[in-house]
Amino acid sequence: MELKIGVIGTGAIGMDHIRRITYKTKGAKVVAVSDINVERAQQIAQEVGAKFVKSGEELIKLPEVDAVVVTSWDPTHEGYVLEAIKNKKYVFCEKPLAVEAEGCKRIMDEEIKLGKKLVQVGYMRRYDRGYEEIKEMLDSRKLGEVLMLHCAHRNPGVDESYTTPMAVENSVVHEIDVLRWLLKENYVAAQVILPKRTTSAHKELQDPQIVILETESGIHIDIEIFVNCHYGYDIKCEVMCETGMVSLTDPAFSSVRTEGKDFTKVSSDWKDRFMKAYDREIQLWVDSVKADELNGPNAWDGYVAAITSTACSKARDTGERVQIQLDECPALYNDSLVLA
Ligand code: NAI
Ligand code: ISE
Repeated sequence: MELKIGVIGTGAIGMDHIRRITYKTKGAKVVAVSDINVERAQQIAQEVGAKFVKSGEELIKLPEVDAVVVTSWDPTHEGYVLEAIKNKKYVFCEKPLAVEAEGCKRIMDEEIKLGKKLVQVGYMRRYDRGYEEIKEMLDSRKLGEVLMLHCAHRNPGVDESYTTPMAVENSVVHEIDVLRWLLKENYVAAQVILPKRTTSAHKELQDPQIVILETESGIHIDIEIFVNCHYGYDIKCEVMCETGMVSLTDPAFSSVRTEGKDFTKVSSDWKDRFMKAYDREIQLWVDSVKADELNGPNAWDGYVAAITSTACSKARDTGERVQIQLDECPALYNDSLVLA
């Protein structure tokens, strides 16, 4: 039987997920869409044969909607996720789960009351082949203990709506999730260094930034976040261990040599770079909902990402090393670090 999905938010990634579910995902279809931008939502509804619904709340309540995908702006996520839980519907929510950790806690409280996980957060890097291979290598312990990670998150450019805090809350939050998943360790402290600004950033934006995280066992992670790098979308992750190093390669499939030069394609944006990861993420989410047992990034993972982002923001604003203190993990989420 097909899983009938309602999607709230028909912007960039909302459209992508709607088309992915419609044209690529097996065993699911989009039956309803909603957005405050009515025209865009109506257009995509017509394209995929779904119903346009005026409000997200109304969409969640529809009896024909089995599960919900939330792809609206960050501050609206918490409300829609809480509404989905209230209606006992599975919900896939794009990152961040909530803007602040308190919002993630409110979501966990509702799941705990229900005694069941209904929420998955869109941390798709866990489904990227490169990160998966790094994880297999680290899990095998062939390279000894992990000592340091050097990472970079580069976007070609951003518009005026992208702010200094978003470098962590909207972008580095992906590293915060995937590196914790790779290492199976939580973070204990954060620092942020503000290097020389690029002249390409709009005047309110500090770009680039360098985030430094420390984990429970003392691993140091540096993450360069540079969202006006011009040349493409570039994600780097190099894990230095005691007897070797494992890193992401650039996922280009061919290169061209001509006129004494070697040209290799660099991804243009996140859609292109992580396309296969999004496809797998959504297919596995659909399968797990149908099996009535989620196994992807959950509300606890969303909470840890929020607490860590907040610590990074404080570190950036104060210039100090900020300690990261997590609440005790509720029993419902005890398996968080091993699943997915
Ligand atoms: P966008 O601005 O292109 O689209 C957001 C849409 O939400 C807009 O169409 C807007 O009208 C709609 N919207 C805003 N408030 C709403 C409300 N109350 N109810 C219904 N619709 C509402 O933004 P984009 O890039 O598509 O991002 C959407 C979300 O997805 C963000 O939370 C972002 O952090 C996340 N995202 C995740 C990515 C990933 O790699 N996992 C990549 C890009 C975005
Ligand atoms: C965007 O919102 C995403 O989630 C992308 O995956 C990320 O790489 C980009 O920096 C964000 O702005």
